[in-house]
Amino acid sequence: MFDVAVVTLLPELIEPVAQWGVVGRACERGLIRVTCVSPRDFAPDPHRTVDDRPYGGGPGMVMKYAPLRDAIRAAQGSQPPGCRAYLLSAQGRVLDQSLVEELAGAPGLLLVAGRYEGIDERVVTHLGIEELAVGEYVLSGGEIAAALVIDAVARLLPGVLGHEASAQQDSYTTGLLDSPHYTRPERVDGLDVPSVLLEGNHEAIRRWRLKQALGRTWLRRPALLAKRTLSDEEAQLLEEFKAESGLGPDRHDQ
Ligand code: 9D3
Repeated sequence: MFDVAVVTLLPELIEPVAQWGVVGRACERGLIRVTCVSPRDFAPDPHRTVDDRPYGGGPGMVMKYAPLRDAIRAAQGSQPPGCRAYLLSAQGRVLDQSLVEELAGAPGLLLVAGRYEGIDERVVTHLGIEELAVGEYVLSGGEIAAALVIDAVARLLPGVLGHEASAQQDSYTTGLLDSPHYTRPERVDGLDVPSVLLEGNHEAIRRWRLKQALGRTWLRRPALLAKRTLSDEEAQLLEEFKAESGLGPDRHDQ
């Protein structure tokens, strides 16, 4: 059982992730557990205050240290030993698939999602928590980011995906983008499925898919290709793709 604890003021944003789809099924089958702990339950005053004005002035409110500390300790108390803790934060290391794989190798995970303008820095400096970002854009809080981490990690856990091969075969594992998919009907709105997929020659299909994956990666994510060494077959298929496309890669990701 992989144990995820989320410290959050908005458990309603996390809970549906544990109820639906791949993660929902994994929860039902006892492969993963997602528990939310609210800092509000650890605020001692009658108003259950969890935020306060920033020292030094400035806009917005800051999440107070003590309710977060107590919520984090309570969450850690019901987790297996050796679980790492992460604060979802725009200032953190940006998540990628290799980090997702590392997280999925642990017995569980503690995620702290912040709201307001920020959280008291002493949570990071004194509670053994690392900061983790999910991309280069600005969110309004950490919950959607925490849900994203849970989704990405859950699908790598043993038994979670029905089709074990899918987790191994996807883009960021092979270092290539996926090839196109088609399903019935063969023709719709005058649009045909590529004939190679209908002809049942499995070797031809394998080479077509590999060529499409290489071509799309070259066009859309050339930096991914640069990180990867191509086999002789792959190099030849990519040359064919380039010759047929008459296009060049765009460089949005460089
Ligand atoms: C506009 C507010 N910013 C002032 C310069 C600071 C700020 C506060 C709170 C920016 C973002 C947030 C909320 N974001 C997250 O909690 C967050 C996040 C993100 O914004 N981007 C990428 N990854 C993450 S993980 C958590």
